[in-house]
Amino acid sequence: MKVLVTGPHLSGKSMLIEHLAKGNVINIQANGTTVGLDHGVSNVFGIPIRLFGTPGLARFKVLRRIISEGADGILFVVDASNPEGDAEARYIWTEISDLLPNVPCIVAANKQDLRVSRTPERIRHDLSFMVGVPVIPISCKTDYNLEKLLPAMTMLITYEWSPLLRAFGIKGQITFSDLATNLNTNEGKVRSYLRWFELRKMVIVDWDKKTTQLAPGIIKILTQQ
Ligand SMILES: Nc1nc2c(ncn2[C@@H]2O[C@H](COP(=O)(O)OP(=O)(O)OP(=O)(O)O)[C@@H](O)[C@H]2O)c(=O)[nH]1
Ligand SMILES: [Mg+2]
Repeated sequence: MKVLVTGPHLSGKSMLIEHLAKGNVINIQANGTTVGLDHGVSNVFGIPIRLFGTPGLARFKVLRRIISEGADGILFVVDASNPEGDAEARYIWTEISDLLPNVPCIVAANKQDLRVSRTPERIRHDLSFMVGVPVIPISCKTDYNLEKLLPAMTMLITYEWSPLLRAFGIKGQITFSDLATNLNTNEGKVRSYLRWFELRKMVIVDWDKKTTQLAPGIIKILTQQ
């Protein structure tokens, strides 16, 4: 799965990716500011999560557009200690929600270690334009709640696809033709779904035997519901 990490300038996007990917990251920065991208890989329930961080400076819009392409989820990082960044957050949110409409999103209200940090309730109020988006308070400095972010994101993404994924069944392998029957479609369409899910490591496919099954992590999420 590809998760976009975006949000206003200096909210902590690069530091978040660095912590989530346990330091195994590539970043393109100049004087501590991202001018290219951040990239790192994490893992949730055995599913690789490819994290792509954008620059936060308004003028790098073109990079945000390129980096956001094909993202399955959005982690929107804001600096909870800095209400003055909210106007910038609004600008970036307008841009990203236009690029990635209806993609599951979580707000990471960062810098909770600072005394002046706003609570999630306050952030929900101040960023009311992000209506309905869940807010998780975090600190990249103390690692507070960081372990919750990607499991929550993976669950949101999986739930988004659950009508399709449930057609696989959770009991083991299913043939392409049975899957086509369950989805009331043809095998050609099933193959295109499978390529999409396989790329994201959400399903395991045996292309010779024409059978498939859900990845164990996906079964875990679907049966938790
Ligand atoms: N106190 C505190 N400082 C933080 C936290 N997370 C990040 N910072 C600091 O905030 C500053 C910006 O962090 P970055 O990770 O570079 O922020 P960014 O969002 O990637 O910035 P741009 O790429 O320039 O948009 C740095 O000085 C970090 O040390 C946090 O949780 N608490
Ligand atoms: Mg950065």
